[in-house]
Amino acid sequence: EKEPVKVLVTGAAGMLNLIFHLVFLGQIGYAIVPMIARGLMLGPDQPMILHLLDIEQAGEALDGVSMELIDSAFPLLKGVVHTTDVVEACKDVNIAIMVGGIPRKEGMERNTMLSKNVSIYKAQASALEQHAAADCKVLVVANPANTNALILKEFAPSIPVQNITCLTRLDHNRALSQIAEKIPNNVHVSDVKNVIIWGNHSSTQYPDLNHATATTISGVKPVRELVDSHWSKTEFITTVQQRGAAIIKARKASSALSAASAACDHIRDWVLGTPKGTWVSMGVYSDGSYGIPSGLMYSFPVTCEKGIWSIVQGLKIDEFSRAKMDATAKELIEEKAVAHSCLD
Ligand code: NAX
Repeated sequence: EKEPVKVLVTGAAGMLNLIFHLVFLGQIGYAIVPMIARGLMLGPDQPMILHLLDIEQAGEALDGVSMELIDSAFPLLKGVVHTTDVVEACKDVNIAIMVGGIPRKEGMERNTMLSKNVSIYKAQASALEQHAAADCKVLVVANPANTNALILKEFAPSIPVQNITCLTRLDHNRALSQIAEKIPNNVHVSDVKNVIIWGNHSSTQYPDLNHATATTISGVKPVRELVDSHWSKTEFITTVQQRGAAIIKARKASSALSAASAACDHIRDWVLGTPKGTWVSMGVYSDGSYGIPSGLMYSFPVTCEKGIWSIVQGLKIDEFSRAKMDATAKELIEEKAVAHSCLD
């Protein structure tokens, strides 16, 4: 049997929802832990020990989650460490899923939300740097995801930059499913691949279907030939960009099970590799590819092999895409400046 992998999940209790008496409604942490324990993230033969972290006020709720995990008798789950101490939580972890944060409430300025979260990520960067396993892979889910990941990178200089990423896989999966819904004749979401989410996990993200393909009854076709080009430049983009808001409106709570599922997809592909001929979107540290300034955490198309991601190179970028890719980069540059100004 393989050695257990230690997986940290921050924000695992769901404190804020408890305050609003919506117990465990809309919780990414609560949704993701059973997925991980069932082997959906690391594969059916990989045992794990879960480390759950939340803030002190959520300590009791965290006890409850831990009890439920024990009660589920998951064969792969070899232990649960639940704590409100960040040092204990980070100890020797191989994978860190950073969901913990302060969400933006109605009426809260985006910059207020940003400043509260970047200080959390500055503190947690040091804990991870000092206590996590040397090979720890980090996925930041909490918003502003790209900028939180950038701050984590800057305040944990000894963690290799390869090992710090942020989640845009939910947007990627939303783009795949919008395309599958649009193509007639029963094209299933699993028949569509190679969409791209460029840039920030925010409403300026650019969902791009120019390089996507779909397997249809008459073979593999470029998605561009199967959908109306007006739709791909308008409604497709706005639907994906605004899907999170649509979920909040319908569910009165933000995306949780789809976000948890996307985070599992992200880690699984990163660790176990992307299927041949398929790429996925991940927020990673820009190396200047596609003219995106380095020093930003930007979502790119990537392939993964043996635990290493690489940005897909050589895709042709038209003028329409260029403008959208630059606009979302510009927003990230602005967020970075705001983050730095509130940490000074
Ligand atoms: P909740 O507010 O339900 O849960 C957040 C949890 O984090 C709470 O339990 C809270 O007590 C905890 N927390 C706060 N400060 C902490 C700290 N310093 N250390 C550890 N835990 C801390 O939010 P939820 O719906 O689960 O969403 C979590 C985050 O994911 C939010 O920032 C949200 O905006 C973000 N999202 C990101 C997505 C993405 O695709 N990247 C999509 C879904 C989601 O919107």
